[in-house]
Amino acid sequence: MEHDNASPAVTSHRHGRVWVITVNNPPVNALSAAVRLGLFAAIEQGEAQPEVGAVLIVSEGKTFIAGADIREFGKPPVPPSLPDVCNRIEACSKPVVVALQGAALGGGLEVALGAHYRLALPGAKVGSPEVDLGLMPGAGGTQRAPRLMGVKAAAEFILSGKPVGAHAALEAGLVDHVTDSSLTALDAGLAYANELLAQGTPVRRVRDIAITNPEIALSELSVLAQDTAKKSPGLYSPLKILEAVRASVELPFDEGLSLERRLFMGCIDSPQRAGLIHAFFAEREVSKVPEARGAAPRTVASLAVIGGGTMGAGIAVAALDAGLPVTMVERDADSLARGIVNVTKVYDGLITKGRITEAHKAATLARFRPSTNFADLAAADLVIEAVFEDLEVKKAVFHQLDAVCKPGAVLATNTSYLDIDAIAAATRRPQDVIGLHFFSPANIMKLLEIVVPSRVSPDVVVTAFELAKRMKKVPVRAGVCDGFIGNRILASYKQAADYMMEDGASPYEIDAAVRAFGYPMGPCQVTDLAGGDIGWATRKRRAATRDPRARYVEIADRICERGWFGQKTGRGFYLYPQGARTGQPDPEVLAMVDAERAKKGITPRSFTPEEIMRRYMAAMVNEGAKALADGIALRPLDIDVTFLYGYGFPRFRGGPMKYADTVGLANILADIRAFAQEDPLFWQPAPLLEKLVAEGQDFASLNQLPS
Ligand code: 3H9
Repeated sequence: MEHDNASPAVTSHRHGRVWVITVNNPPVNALSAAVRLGLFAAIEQGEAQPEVGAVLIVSEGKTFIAGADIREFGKPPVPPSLPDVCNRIEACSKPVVVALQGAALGGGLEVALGAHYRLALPGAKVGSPEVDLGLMPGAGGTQRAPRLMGVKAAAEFILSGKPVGAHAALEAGLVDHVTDSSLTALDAGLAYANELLAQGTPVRRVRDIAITNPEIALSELSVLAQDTAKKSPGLYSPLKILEAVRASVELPFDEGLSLERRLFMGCIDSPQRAGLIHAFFAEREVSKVPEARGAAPRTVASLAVIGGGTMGAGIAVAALDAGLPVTMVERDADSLARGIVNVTKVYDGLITKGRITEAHKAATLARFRPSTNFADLAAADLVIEAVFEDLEVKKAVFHQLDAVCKPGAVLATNTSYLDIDAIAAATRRPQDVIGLHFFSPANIMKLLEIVVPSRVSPDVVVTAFELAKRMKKVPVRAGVCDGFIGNRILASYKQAADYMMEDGASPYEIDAAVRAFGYPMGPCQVTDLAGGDIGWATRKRRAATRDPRARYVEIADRICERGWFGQKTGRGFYLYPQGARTGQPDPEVLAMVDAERAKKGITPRSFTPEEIMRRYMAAMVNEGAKALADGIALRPLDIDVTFLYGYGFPRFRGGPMKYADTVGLANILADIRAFAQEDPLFWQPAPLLEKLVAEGQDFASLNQLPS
């Protein structure tokens, strides 16, 4: 065996007649400059050796290659480029085989498509997830995949961003062979390469494969383009993907590659790419919290939920789905029966949709123990309270928990506003008490605010993060304040929206502007969906402590006073005739808004969608900066992730704080100062924002993330 190190990230050696190139760039074998250089050199070396009959590319670790090194985007490019590497692999005069284990994603799949023969281990996954990063395949993927899969299938595959398993990849034509043995990628690849050599199989380049049915393909692409424009309005890269795939039909291969490169560079330069890659890193970074240094999680082998309402049941389902045994405790038999129905109807819905079987439901519910006896909480490792949102009620529950739960059990509250320090003080074990703020529906929504009161022990915080991972949630660490990160900031920008409504923007104009910004729904639609009574109850609770100098808009109260709580009552800000889920503007609501304006002597003025969003976002960012300065959010990225996963903030903008950096903090501050002329109490600039602007810094400087 002859060894030759091309570079530390890529090594190569000859094994009989096969030149084995191994990529080793932990953690995910991303295609850094060193890997690209190493691959390029290793192919040349293998090709030059007369003893070598074929080349095999494999990787160390559980991932084949996760794609381009995302950390390099936005930095000056270092040659060779990935397209050059893939073209060099394809140009090799000796057959090149890849053996795929784990994920071959993005550029990793493109390396495989540059090779002549593709073998996959049964656990391999191939995909082009570039679209999720605001990108498109940029190393031949849009030209080679259509030649292997067919044009329409390739376009759909790349637009979806979803990886497929080895067998689906085989069926789609992306790989040639799936091993059915338990061989390693190296051994399976060697066997395959030697078999090809024994049969004298020649090189086979994807670029030489003709596109089938080009006429039909072009008309299918036109339909897809219309669909895509409708399904992902405002997104930059999906239409570029279609343009590049179209080139695979219309242009010679090399011209198609050049166009793909140009379109790819356009995506790289787009703010959407920056926003989506920020989101990618931010959602991984959120779990890096101070408590994780040094503390080990407590064991959670069983979980209990107190309360079987929408929230409690959703949490129970999330925990059951994570494989945990779950006890649900309710105060009486009727409430418990409702809780059981709330849990079982989730699984029944999944059966109706064909997502799970009766047997799956039965196996899951075998781990579900409903009870009306508090003593049944004694064995639980972690208890989540999801009862009525009232401090005294919650304190009483925690007092009881203290009496029945075993020592070391984690005691969590799902409160969305209340003072968790006060709740913890109702027990003799405040070190075990933490906030786990789920978002409704708790079995679906990804966000979990992990609210850290002052006396909690670090291992309880780490346990909460571990539980979030098991439940496939995105956890964000938050400090204790009214509303934590999300609802605190929400209160502020909803107030800005209320002021605009009273000053002249209709609820429908506000919603339309917010949707045009990229949200799936506007704030009034969200209120109607969640139930107007929820916010109304909070407003009534807070009435006594509201700053008497602060402007208060009563429009939503007037709507609630009529019993119009949104979709569930058929009427809210919108009309929902006969149970419709999409609302229609309601002239009566507009009349009520007018009446409120008249009552306060306000002459309505018009707002452009741009002004609506400037005010909405300025309020969000200003309150975000205050939450940061108060230590409620650890970093700007924690606010971004909260809004991406809990509040429908458009992902391509990266989150509110990333958006603020994109617009420029000085511009946001200038807006706030201008708005403060009308209402200096509400529009008080956050001192942190002023400081960053004075220092010429941005929020990213507080994140320490790759840009
Ligand atoms: C592309 O390929 C463009 C080309 O078409 C054209 C070019 C010309 N780069 O997710 P994990 C880091 S675009 C750099 O926790 P898992 C990640 O940040 C790319 N770093 O592991 C984390 O770092 P840390 C298309 C990357 O096992 C660590 O690796 N490819 C990259 O749960 C572990 O990651 C994609 O979009 C990268 N490409 O999941 C695939 N990927 O430890 C993106 C990951 O400091 N990656 N890191 O927090 C993934 O989907 C998952 O990472 C993967 C592993 C499924 C591979």
